[in-house]
Formats: sequence, structure tokens, C-alpha cells
Amino acid sequence: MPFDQFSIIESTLREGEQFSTATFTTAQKIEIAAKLDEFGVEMIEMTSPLASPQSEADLRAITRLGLKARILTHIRCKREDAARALDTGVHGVDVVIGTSPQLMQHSHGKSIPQVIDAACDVMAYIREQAPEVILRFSTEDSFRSREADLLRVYLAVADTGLVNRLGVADTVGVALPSQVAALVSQLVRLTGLDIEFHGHNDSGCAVANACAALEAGATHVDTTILGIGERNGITPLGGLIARLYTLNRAYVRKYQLTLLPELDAMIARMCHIEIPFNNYITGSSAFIHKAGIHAKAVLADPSTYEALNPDDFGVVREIAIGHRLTGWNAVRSRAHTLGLDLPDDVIRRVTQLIKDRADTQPMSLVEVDHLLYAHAERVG
Ligand code: HCA
Ligand code: CU
Repeated sequence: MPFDQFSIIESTLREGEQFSTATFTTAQKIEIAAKLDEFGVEMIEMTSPLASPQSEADLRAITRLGLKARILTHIRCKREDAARALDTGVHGVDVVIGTSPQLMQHSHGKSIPQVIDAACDVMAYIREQAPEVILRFSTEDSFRSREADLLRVYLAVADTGLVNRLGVADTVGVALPSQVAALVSQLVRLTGLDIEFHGHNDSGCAVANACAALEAGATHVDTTILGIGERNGITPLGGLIARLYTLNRAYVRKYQLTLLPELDAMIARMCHIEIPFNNYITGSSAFIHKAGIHAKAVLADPSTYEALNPDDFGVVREIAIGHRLTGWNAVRSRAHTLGLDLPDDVIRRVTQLIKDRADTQPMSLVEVDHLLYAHAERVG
């Protein structure tokens, strides 16, 4: 099964740094890398050492931490970049070059034969300098590239026998899962190499596309915490985990899932943003059940309306009670939680009172509790 053997390339420290409000200090980068390592991601991708002196120093520092995760850096398809990357002692180098007509014209100005020459030259240079380094070659904007161009480039690079992995990138977030599956399976079939998928979320398919890539035989998926990155970012770590967990919990057993809330909260704090209310697993409403019918079933067996068990992620389920859609099972459960033993007719009366009052304005849990205590006194 393809899902049994995938690895996460966590790019919060590269793609994530390209998010509008992300400027991580050295201490913060170390905190992020250490937490991701504890979570269990296999690889951590960091900004190119050419970006700035601090980026280079931080890459060196994190490579030297001795984490279990392999540290990769991300560079353009140039010998100069490769030399600077290798000098840091990094474990892996991710090389990228644009192949879409848009990027060939406005980014590097190279034709496809020139892209192939540059790619093969840099790969040969890196292998010569560092035979052990983990080497990946990726095209940028793969899904707006001409298929014939893409295949020429990938096959030429694969033929060198020098790279460990090929990457495909949905740089502007336009690919459909079916397109991702088609390209990935074609590359698996033609090259037999490991395949990495990097997907932006501009049109909401980043998680679905990552899953489609894995189903088609990809071995690596890029993520960032909360999905931060250029524009509205890429496949979120938590989203990928939720997606795979609901297929089969065993696929994500290798990760410390209870660290997800901390990871998301950490990045929200560092980037001065809120965790979105509807975020996978850690959003404020991710495990709130509201309608009476839902509450009744969830109280009997949470799996009725939960594909994910909040306990596995260290978060708590909540039954919302003080609203017009409430039901008496939820009210009775709340009474039990408060240690109140009220007869069913009283519970039903309190439920009706809540519905009447909450029809104009929702009631807080404290107000619901007051109502229950007041009725308990009367009964008592
Ligand atoms: C970038 C573009 C990139 C690269 C992805 C990759 C993209 O910011 O350099 O190297 O796999 O989305 O194409 O993030
Ligand atoms: Cu990207």
C-alpha cells in the first residue's frame, strides 16, 4: 500500500517562511525544528543559505542539532547555490527550476534544452562534491507546464542516475487530484524514483492533491504547520494527518499526534494569526457537536459523528447545550456531569426553558448550569 511508506517533508522553515507574516528568529526556528522532530516528521526543509546571512547561520545551526529528521535546503538550479548549500553540511538538497511557459519566460528565461543542461550540470556537480547527500530535482509550476516538456526534463534528470527523488509542484494551486494522480503515476512508472508532491491551496485542493499523489505512488509530501506559505499556503500538516487518519489510523501512528495542537498554536503565536475556527483537528469548532440529534448520538457513541477521535490528538470534544437546537439528552448529560440527579420530566422542562430563552439569544454554559442547579434545589 502506498500510504504505508510515505515521508513528510516539513517545509514550515522554507515555504512557511514565505508566508506574509512569518519572520522566524533563530530561537524560534530551533523551537519549530525541535517540535517537528519530536512529532516525527522525517525531513525538515529550510530556506536557502543564499537568502540572507542569518538564513545560512540558522541552516548550519539546525543541521548541527543532531535531530532525527534529515535537514534539507532548497535552492535554484545553479552551481553557485549548490556550492553554498553543500558548504553548510546539510543532509539534503532540493533543487528546483520552472518549466511552465510563464516561468520560462518571466523567471529564468531558459528554453527546455537549456533547463535540461542546467539541471544535469547541477546534479552532476552536487554528486561529485557530496556523494552521500540526499538529492532531489523538482520542476516548478509542473501543472501548467507542457506535458512533453515535463517528461523530457524529468527523464533526462532521471537518466543521469544521480538523484534520489523527483518533485512535482502545484505552484499556483490549480491541479485537480486526477491530474496529480496521472502525473505522479506516470513518473513512478517511467523512472522508478521516489516522488515528492508539493501543492499550494489557492483553489482548496492541497490536501486532496497530496492524498491523490500518495495514492498514485508518491513517497514524499510537503507540508507546513497550519499550511502557511506563499499566498494562502500549501498542504497543512494537520490536514494531511486528518486525511490519512480517516483512511486508516495506522498510516499516521508513527507520528506523535498529541503534539499537533502545540504545533499549530506555536505557529499561530509566532505569525500573529489565529488558528482558523474550521482548522483540521485544532480549530475551535472541530469537535463541537450542536444539534440535539447529533448530541444524543455522540453521547451514546462518539463515532456516530466523529471520523477523528479527539483523544488521539489531545483535544476535547464539546457538546453545545445553550441553544435553540438543543435536546434533552445533552441537558441530561450536563446534569450528570454536574452531579445532579434530576428526574426526566425536570430535564425535559429545563430543555424547553433553554429552547425558549435561547430562541432570542444563545445561553452560556454557566447560565445553563444555573438553570440546572435551580431546578435541582426545587426538586431536592
Ligand atoms: C518556490 C516555489 C515552490 C517550490 C516547490 C518545490 C513551488 O517558492 O520556490 O521545490 O517543490 O511551489 O513551486 O515552493
Ligand atoms: Cu511552494
